[in-house]
Amino acid sequence: MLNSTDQQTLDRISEKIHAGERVTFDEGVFLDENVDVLTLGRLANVIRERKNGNYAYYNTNIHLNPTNVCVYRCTFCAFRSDLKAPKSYTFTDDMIRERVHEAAAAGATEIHVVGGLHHQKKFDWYVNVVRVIRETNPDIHIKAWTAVEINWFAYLTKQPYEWVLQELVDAGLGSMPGGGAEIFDEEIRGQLCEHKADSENWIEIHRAAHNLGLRTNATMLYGHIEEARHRVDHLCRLRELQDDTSGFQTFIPLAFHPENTGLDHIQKPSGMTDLKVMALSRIMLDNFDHIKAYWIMLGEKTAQVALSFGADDLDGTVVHELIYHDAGAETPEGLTVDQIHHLIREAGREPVERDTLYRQVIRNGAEWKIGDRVLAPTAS
Ligand code: V47
Ligand code: SF4
Repeated sequence: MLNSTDQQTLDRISEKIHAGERVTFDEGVFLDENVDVLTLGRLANVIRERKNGNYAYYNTNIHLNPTNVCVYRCTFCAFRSDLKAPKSYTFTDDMIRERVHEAAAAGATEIHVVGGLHHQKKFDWYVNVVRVIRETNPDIHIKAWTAVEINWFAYLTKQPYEWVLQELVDAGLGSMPGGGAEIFDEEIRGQLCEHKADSENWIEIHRAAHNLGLRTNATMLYGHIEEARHRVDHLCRLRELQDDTSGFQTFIPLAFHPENTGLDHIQKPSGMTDLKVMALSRIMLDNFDHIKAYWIMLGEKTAQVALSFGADDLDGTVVHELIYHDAGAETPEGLTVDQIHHLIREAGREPVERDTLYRQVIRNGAEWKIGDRVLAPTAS
């Protein structure tokens, strides 16, 4: 129960949300620290339905993590490997081609590519990954390389971000995923991933991508050592960049999975925390069209409930996921379209298959095309 002053604060924030007004940093921290998850969910759902009606989106995609060898040692990561460790692997061009053929056979419209930063690979190797995918299949959308990787490529080539991005676009890059954001707060970030791209680099790389016309996603890793003010600060920094560029498509809150990581003494966030962060994200990110409940990480059940707590997207069929499964995720590595439809319909929403750029996908047997139906949000 809130005391009367806090109740008045909540009433004021609630009025703002209903009126489509922006919630401030202080109000966000107040919501995170004081307000129960069901109330947050109801408020988030107002925005979710204003923007996306009853639709719940998904896509048909496949993951490719071309190498797990990584120069960095983020404390939360179970995926990375040392160069000579038995678990290390690096894809050859033939292995990449095989994955792309598998994607096409599964009807995937997108290939999602992220991996480690290999000690011995030059920038050309990463460009080649994109080129091989594009040459193998000219239709599939290539969503590849996080800002951390782009920052590494700029370091390797001593070239500006814009040059690196343009080279990748010329090879076939279609958009960028939202990974590597972790938590922007410098002190917390220093404890999670001291040496990799800092918050400012991350933001500037996404700004450069947006300026080149690339759409990108954004993420936040939560449920480890961060507190409410760090989460809200992270969301406010993303909101600021989106005000400038409008280049973000989707925000994906990523729940920390502790197994096999340097932070395995920390308990995995509970379902209530997952729903709270989902709702808070929807409330704070008033200029983002979409909030994704990444089912691989949340589990199918929480992802289903999240569709009423601010989320309007479940990500995809996701074949070959490694990052969360190395860190103990118990979800299957993939879901069929029928299973995704069932999850969404049971949650009382209407499933719509989208491509990476949120255009409707229409299927006729093994063939697919982009439809005319406009999936843009109904209001800002
Ligand atoms: O940057 C790594 C996170 C991210 C763990 O843009 C972990 O559509 C939890 O960004 N526990 C990569 N999280 C995944 C990612 C992503 C996923 C799905 C869709 C999109 C998109 C992007 O995964 C990393 C890091 O933040 N991560 N290890 C872990 N143990
Ligand atoms: Fe390397 Fe990425 Fe893992 Fe960090 S999160 S250790 S950058 S693979």
